Amino acid sequence: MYRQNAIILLLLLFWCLIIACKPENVSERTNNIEEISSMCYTPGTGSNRLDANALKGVDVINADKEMSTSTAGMIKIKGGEFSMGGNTQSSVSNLPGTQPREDEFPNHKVTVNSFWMDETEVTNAQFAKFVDATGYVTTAEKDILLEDIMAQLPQGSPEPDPSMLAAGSLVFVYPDKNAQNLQVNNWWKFKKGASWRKPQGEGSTTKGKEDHPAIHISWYDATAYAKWAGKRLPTEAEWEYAARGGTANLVYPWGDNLANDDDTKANFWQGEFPVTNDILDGFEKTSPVKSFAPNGYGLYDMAGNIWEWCNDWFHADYYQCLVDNNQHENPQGPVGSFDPYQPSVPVKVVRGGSFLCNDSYCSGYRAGSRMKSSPDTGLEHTGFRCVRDVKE
Ligand SMILES: [Ca+2]
Ligand SMILES: [Ca+2]
Repeated sequence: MYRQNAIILLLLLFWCLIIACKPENVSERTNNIEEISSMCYTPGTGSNRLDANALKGVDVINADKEMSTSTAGMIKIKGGEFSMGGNTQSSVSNLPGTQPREDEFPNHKVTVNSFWMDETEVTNAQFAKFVDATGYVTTAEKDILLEDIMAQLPQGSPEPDPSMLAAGSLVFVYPDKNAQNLQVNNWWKFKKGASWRKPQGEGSTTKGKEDHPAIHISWYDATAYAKWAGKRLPTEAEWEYAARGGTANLVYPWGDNLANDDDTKANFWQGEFPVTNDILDGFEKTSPVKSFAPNGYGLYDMAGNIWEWCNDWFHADYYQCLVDNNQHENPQGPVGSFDPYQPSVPVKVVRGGSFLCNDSYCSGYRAGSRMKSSPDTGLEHTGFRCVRDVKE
């Protein structure tokens, strides 16, 4: 239901925090903090903020027996304690993208249980197997009803262009480098027909990209796949613990060296974002999984390639809430979401950065970096991987 809303907001606000925007609606934020202060560690809540129709599409999915009993392609990660949150790169201060953002503080102790994690992002081949088995239709492949959209927008909002209600998704396009005021709507374009099957819109295909990550995946799509595979989406804490690969307090999964100093660490953006992509790492957009060295746990692409959905709602003040309430064991996410940059939109956590990130703009591949997106939003740089509990 929120996809159109999300599209509009994304055009205006997504990534906004990385450039210069100020958060809105401080009073709402304050009320929200009070509302959740005693509930920040309540698992399984917040479902009233999800779209009922989309959830029905997940509910009808049955777990595949073979997938559910297999740990092929997964890594067993031993649980433990770690410091979760932003790490400062003390040697570099002139690259804002390398510095932790406000929502990454306070850095705090967290323990997670042992879990299995997919060693790679879910690929097109894997997602195709799921779709073939279940007939699942992704969010991006469905048209949007105008009345549903208008019900979600503030009263008096103009109706969106009908072309934006057709099935499709947002695709990155290079903006005109001479354009005034380069903003996010200069490089995210709604492409009719774009979906995991047609990553760049009508006429495109995944042929030859079977080992690339599936993209244009909404949180609902990722959740449906996970259910079929007998898995689940990782919590934000599990994801960060896994991304750190056993290292402590380092900025990146590989250590503290800047990504820009070495183009072989991950698939990210070299050059001047968003106009000049030097492609020194060999990949303009997505790369085949396992194209870069794994981290200390043997996990691939935990930095870069595509953003990955987590199960948790995003709340800008969640870490503070955990600390205030002395909650640090296997956190399951806040009871509800709050993003001061788009306060009316429920948002889920995405992690790890993508082929569009670099140190000078958005180093989303920093281990502590947090990002968020509406659960019905798929984008050209968003996919997922799954985890499963370890049966002790
Ligand atoms: Ca690249
Ligand atoms: Ca990734």
